[in-house]
Amino acid sequence: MTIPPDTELGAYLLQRKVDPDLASLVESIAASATVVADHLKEAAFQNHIGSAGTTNIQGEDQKLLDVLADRVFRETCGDATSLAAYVSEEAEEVTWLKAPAAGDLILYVDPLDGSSNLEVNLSVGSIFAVSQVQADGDTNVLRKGRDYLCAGYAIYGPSTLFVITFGLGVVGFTLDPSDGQFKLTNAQMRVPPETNEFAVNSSRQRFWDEPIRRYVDECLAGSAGPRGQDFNMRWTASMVADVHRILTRGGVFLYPADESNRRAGGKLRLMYEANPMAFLIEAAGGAASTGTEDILRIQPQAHHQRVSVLLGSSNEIERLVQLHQIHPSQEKIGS
Ligand code: AHM
Ligand code: MG
Repeated sequence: MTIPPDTELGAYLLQRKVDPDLASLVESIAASATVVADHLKEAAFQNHIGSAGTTNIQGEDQKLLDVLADRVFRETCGDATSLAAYVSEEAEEVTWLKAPAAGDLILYVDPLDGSSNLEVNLSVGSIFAVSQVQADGDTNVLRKGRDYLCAGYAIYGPSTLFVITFGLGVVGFTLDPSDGQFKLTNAQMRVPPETNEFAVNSSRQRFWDEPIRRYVDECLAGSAGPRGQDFNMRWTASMVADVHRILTRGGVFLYPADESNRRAGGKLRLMYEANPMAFLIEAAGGAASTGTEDILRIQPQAHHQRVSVLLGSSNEIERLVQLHQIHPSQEKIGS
């Protein structure tokens, strides 16, 4: 089905025949993103840039805007009648909005990812995913990424975009400042299998396991090395911006578990970062792995669990998985 450019998000959801309860929640998520985008624009005038003086469950410093964005999503999406549970990176506990019934929705959110970029006015984003309550009274929110109904993100950059997948194909909507509507601008976001661009925080090199070290060494060796081509490197320290680039022109994103973060499982969170992004990347033709396991197949053990994340162009992920088979890490990554 071809949906014309500039179609508004609500009309798109209708034309795609998305279940009305899910569509209504998706519209609430998009509305939350619009409010967060406004808060970001006004933050300097409202004294909202900087630390909230609190730490989240992960022991990380919370920015004022982290706290504000969490409140916006919680309140705006809390009105969606089908939403049973709100699971946020910023909150220790799951918020139950009603007694769960089979078919009710569960929302996972990282309300403001990459918030260390706020002070320097670089792109940040909100990441989300939705799954479903399996049976009346079932309070288990630990669903595999494979079971998601949809996932996506809002990116707050030169323009605000809302990118979403329901499992097949990824589409992007741009916020039109003239009427406050998200309009279809990226009808088919694809991750090409080949790339010559990688993203990794290479200041962590001394902690890396052999497979990651080998992979990056091969990329850096360029056309004179085993890969026979030159590679480019980009790292924004804002996962949404890095994934958006990969969904636009390909590439790979690596935040592996390493010697210094392995005890925690890695750096990025399975439920709020790894799974939603893996779901998007796979829906766009790419791949996502911990190095030893498909991210979307991991059975979560806790909602704040962290994991090793390698995602992007499928040929590169295949190479990384091969390297993990050749040089198995001493400890199982991502579990
Ligand atoms: P956050 O949820 O605390 O913002 O952390 C997640 C962010 C990602 O957006 C980004 O890829 C990564 O942390 C950057 O980490 P580093 O500062 O180690 O490069
Ligand atoms: Mg985050």
